[in-house]
Amino acid sequence: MNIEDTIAAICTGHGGAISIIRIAGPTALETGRAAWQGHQKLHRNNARKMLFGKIVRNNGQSGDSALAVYMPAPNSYTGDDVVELHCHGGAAAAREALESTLINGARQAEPGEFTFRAFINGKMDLTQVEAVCDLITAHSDMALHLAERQIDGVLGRQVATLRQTLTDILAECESRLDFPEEELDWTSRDKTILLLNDIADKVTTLIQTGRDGAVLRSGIRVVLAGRPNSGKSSLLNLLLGFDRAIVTSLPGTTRDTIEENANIRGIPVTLIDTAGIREASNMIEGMGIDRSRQSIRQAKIVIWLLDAASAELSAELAEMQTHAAQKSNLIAVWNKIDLALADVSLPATTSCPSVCISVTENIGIEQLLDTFERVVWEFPHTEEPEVAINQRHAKLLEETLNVTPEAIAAIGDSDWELAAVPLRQAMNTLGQILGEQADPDILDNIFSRFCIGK
Ligand SMILES: Nc1nc2c(ncn2[C@@H]2O[C@H](COP(=O)(O)OP(=O)(O)OP(=O)(O)O)[C@@H](O)[C@H]2O)c(=O)[nH]1
Ligand SMILES: [Mg+2]
Repeated sequence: MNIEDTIAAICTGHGGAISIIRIAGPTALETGRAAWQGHQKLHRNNARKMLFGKIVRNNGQSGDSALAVYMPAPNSYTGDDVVELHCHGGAAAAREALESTLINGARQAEPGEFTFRAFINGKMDLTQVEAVCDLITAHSDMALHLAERQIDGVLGRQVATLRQTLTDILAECESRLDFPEEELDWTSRDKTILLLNDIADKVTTLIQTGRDGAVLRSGIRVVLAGRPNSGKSSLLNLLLGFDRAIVTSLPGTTRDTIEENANIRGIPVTLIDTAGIREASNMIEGMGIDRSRQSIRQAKIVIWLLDAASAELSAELAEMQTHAAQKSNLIAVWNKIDLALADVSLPATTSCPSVCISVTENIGIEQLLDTFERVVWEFPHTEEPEVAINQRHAKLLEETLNVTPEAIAAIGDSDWELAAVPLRQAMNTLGQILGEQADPDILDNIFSRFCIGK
């Protein structure tokens, strides 16, 4: 992407009351002045102030009323000179304003081009760029907060600090090589090894956050399964907060799988209600039950509903064992506890957590959600994760971790030349997380996920 010219795009989605056209680049001010006119001229003296005026149409006549604001470089999103035009919503008004910028010196921006410029201009490192994408696609408040922290540079700063320590250690190794005879004020070998071990620990801790990152970025598939009439669709509706699935007292009500996205305790989930599993009474039910089995196989978490009011409690459990015992993330839920006999003792589950609830009486739902949260997070979260890496970071952090023992061993042997090689490698991989010497293919991959106007 050329970063020398001036680009423009509609930055807002369809259907809003206002459309924003952003112009960025060295001649943004000239383009803005030609495409918009008000009582006050866009000028450095009124920078970052909203001015009222009108869009100038292609034929030179006044068009739609619009606000304009000038943000001089480097204090703008991209780090370039930026002008934004805020006109009425609706495709036609925005299109006319954009066209006016395009005939007055701007080029239509490509997807992600504003953020690309912000990256090239040093306004953001690559972790912050990735977080912009995470923020747009966030499906839960926790995912959103994680993206916001990453945009603020929380992850980038941690990586940059580790990289700086490695840079300092490498500089010392090189200095020892260059001045072997001189007694300079070097850090002791033991201290250097401690520093490297500390880096390895911190890298390991970061790698462990990858699981949280995967959950929050991609969400998890949670299937509601069990025998017919156990209350799967009732629970789906309760968790969603609206009547999505048909509920009746007839066993075999749900035939096809029903998928809905939801947000449970800040965790983005896809809930899947399924046909109750039993000996099918006809072909259509049989096909539905096949889909239930497939959903169980594909789901990350299976919530298996058992009927606490059943006359054959052990048979209920045995059914679960048959169909879902191989799942590592299984939660057994005894539903209809309101109908269970007062002195009933429910058979214990040994291989998975179990909870007693009543969907209709709203009993035990909080305990179910507590259990769900414990199953989702490997480590219990008392608060939201501060950082959580993605797959790209994980690969580079693993590479960093792999070379640290080599550096530690070489420093232990006072072989400074040998130590310099893995140290440089580790610095390089951490640098790539931040986007330094980033492979063009990696950048393409990241920016291809952006939309036009971002
Ligand atoms: N008393 C009582 N009834 C419940 C409870 N949960 C669900 N029901 C009732 O049980 C019946 C079946 O509920 P559904 O949610 O349709 O059950 P399902 O598992 O989806 O059934 P299928 O779709 O046929 O597999 C309905 O009449 C519900 O109102 C509960 O906790 N207590
Ligand atoms: Mg159902």
